[in-house]
Amino acid sequence: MDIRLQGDQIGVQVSGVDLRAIDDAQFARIYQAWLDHNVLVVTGQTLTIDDFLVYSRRFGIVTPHPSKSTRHPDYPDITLLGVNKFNADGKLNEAIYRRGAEGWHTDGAYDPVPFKATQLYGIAIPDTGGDTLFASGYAAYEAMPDRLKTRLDEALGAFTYGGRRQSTALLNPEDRARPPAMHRIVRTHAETRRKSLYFDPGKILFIEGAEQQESDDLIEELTTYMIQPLGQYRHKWSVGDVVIWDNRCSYHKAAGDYPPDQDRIHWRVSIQEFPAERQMAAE
Ligand SMILES: O=C(O)CCC(=O)C(=O)O
Ligand SMILES: [Fe+2]
Repeated sequence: MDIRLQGDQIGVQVSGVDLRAIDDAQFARIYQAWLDHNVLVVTGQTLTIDDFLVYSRRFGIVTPHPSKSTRHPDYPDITLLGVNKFNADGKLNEAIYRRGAEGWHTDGAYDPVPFKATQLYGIAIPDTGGDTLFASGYAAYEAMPDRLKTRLDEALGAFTYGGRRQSTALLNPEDRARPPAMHRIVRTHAETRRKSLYFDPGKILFIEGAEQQESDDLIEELTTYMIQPLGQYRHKWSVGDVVIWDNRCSYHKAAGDYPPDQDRIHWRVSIQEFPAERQMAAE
């Protein structure tokens, strides 16, 4: 098993391993590399859906995504990315084609139990384009001025799926009006105990306790600290890649730039923290 750092701070790649056959000691090395570098790539896998779920469940509790229309028909825990990209009239479905490409974000902040991780498995990859970009929430926090760190130290943000723009195209109508979830903006990671900026400009509605104007100004200011040059990694996909990112301390976005007539298909799972980690996060 070969473990290699990809970016300056985040992004680590593991090769020479069959994820169907790893033992606990090998998994512990993989898991630590992921905690240390936010985004973990394992190359060259040939997995069935069941294999992918078994491996994913080593990281936490796999949970169905609220977008019901993009769930796998037989496996609700699996979301299909890039499937049914064209409508019946032949027009490109932008919500599916550009999913994840509208801006830097963290997955699941709208949930009272937000996603610990998201994991993708590459099934079909276009010849050009279609990368996924990542950035470190630790680097964002470290770049913030002390004034902002102090102001937000205990602040809660209110998050919904569609945020201030109410972009809810992938949700069924009955799932569009859920109440906001409240989360600490300065987040101490349950496992690494490092502080990160837990933030998503597309999902945040307001910062609790701030006047509307101050809240909007803070959101705008935080957006400028999110993406730090040294805290980035860009993944160029190959079929058989398994990529997991830590939503507690990372942002990501899809490049959304591949030829629409080519397939770009992934299996995707959303993973919540184990109860013991949730307990640590609360302490
Ligand atoms: O398709 C991608 O590259 C990432 C899409 C995304 O944002 C996600 O799966 O959460
Ligand atoms: Fe995402």
